Amino acid sequence: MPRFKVPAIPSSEITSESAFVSRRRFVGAAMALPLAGAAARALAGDTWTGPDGEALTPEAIVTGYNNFYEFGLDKTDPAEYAHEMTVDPWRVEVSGECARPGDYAYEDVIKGLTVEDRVYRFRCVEAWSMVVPWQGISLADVLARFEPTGDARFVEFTTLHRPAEMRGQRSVFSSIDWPYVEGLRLDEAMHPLTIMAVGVYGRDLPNQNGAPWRLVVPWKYGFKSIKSVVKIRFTRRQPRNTWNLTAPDEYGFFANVNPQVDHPRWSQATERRLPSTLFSPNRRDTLMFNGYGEQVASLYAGMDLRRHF
Ligand SMILES: Nc1nc2c(c(=O)[nH]1)N[C@H]1C(S)=C(S)[C@@H](COP(=O)(O)O)O[C@H]1N2
Ligand SMILES: [Mo]
Repeated sequence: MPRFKVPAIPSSEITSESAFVSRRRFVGAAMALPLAGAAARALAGDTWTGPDGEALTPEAIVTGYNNFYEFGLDKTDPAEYAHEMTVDPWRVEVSGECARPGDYAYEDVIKGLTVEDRVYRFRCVEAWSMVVPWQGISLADVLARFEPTGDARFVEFTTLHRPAEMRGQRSVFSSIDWPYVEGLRLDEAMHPLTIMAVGVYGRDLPNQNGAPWRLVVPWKYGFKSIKSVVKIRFTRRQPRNTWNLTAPDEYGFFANVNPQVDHPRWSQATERRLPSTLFSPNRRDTLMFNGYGEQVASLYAGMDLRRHF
């Protein structure tokens, strides 16, 4: 397969990995720890640390309990049906306010960019959360390649639309107007915490998690993290986003994790950290900006986050 492969784990024979994996390991948001070389980069799950030492969510849950409505409404549908999506070849169409629009091969878009380990808290608006070890590329690095103009204030992303391979796009039960779209303000998109994930748990991203690449914005609710992206468009005006179009009273454009602003159907004050069971719910307080406030609060200075939910 020509597309970028995240080295499988465990592997003792990775010699070229420093070409792909930065010698930085992010523990949560801010701390960058030096790696003691490729040999020491044991990718076993128990060597990753979540923010504040939180335990990682087991890989089987990260790749088995998903939202990807293109494959169905149940959390287990993506793992069951996403293999029906062809992810190679993959193309990315870039348009709008930039100097280098075009229809690119995915390999060319990511070529030469650094893949880093990013262990992030991930919180769904449905009030469950995980701690996930992604392998990702800084979105700022990707976007810079296309040279956004001074008129670019937002960036819009679009998911693959291919009903023949995505049974949820054929379903009469779906209330979503396909394709799935999402957007960020350009400063949010360029923030160093924002990544395009290409791997998880040291492997290529499984289809159910948004292969070959998907957005991850750790201070926003999960639905902002659009999967299987085929279009990037730089815009002057705020783009549409699927969940806002589907239920505008429930989902806004910004979707910053905020324990003080409840969703009409769910409190956002607490969350169930997976694994969570009836007898061991693993419930914890939700943190402002999902715990990344120190890094991102300034992006929203002066904004009323009750109105801009
Ligand atoms: N294209 C697309 N992207 C999507 C979704 C979707 O249905 N379609 N669901 C979103 C929601 S609601 C969540 S919580 C996350 C889930 O990501 P995960 O399955 O990797 O945990 O993906 C987001 N990205
Ligand atoms: Mo979600």
